[in-house]
Amino acid sequence: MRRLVSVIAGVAAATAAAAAIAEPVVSLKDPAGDDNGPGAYTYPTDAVYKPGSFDILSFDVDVKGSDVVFKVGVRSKIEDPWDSKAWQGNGFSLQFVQVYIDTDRKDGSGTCEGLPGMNVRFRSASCWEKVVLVSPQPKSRLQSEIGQKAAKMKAGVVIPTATRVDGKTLVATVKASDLGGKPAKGWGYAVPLQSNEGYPDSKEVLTRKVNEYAGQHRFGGGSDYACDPHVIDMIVAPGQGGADEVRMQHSALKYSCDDQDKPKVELPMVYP
Ligand SMILES: [Ca+2]
Ligand SMILES: [Ca+2]
Ligand SMILES: [Ca+2]
Repeated sequence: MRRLVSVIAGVAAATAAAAAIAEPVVSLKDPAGDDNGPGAYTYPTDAVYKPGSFDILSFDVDVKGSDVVFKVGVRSKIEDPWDSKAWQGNGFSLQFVQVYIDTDRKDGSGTCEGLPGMNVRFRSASCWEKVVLVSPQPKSRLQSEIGQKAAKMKAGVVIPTATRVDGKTLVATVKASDLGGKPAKGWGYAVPLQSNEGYPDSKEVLTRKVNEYAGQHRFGGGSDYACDPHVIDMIVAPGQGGADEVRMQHSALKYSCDDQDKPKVELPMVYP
């Protein structure tokens, strides 16, 4: 009996330990050097925008107990040039990732527009149910921006319980219940990387514009109108980091300015 009790105790301890161990659900790669959106985008000219700051190399989703952890790795060390602690931020300044998730893969189900300021849409077969904001901004700022500028999308917006930096990786922890459950097989992800803009346009959620010409705090190589996707890098299928994915990204982000203020680019989802 005593032996049985100790075996049961051992099993319980092992189960508890397993609950705390991260279980990888998604692990994708992105090629280096494609931090130029559709191909011609350039970084702002200010020295804080160091080469590689917006070049995604990896995207991982892990389940840890009742939490889901999103990790976005970039090519250069993530710095905090604007001292985010002074504005109750998360230890970095420049990057802003929006992780769009299609949880049902049903035609016409979900929100088919990106958040204001991204200038992107999604195909009707892969509209999103949730978007996780991986941002240096404090929760209160994210909530007020969404409330003012994207109120109709509010139910789908997920603000992490914690966002931090680990070297070259952004790490955002979300409650699985806020996603409607733990990530399941069949979920799709779109992971556009942008730049956090603390003084955004009155209609845009904390995004930095891409203009025709780069400025001190403006990306260049795009359009001054809202026809160009404000996406510097993203992951495309199959998410293995191959050179063909550079070409596929450029093609996916190719835009036309025939109708200057109506964004037409449809971001593809990756279904790992
Ligand atoms: Ca990349
Ligand atoms: Ca959907
Ligand atoms: Ca890419």
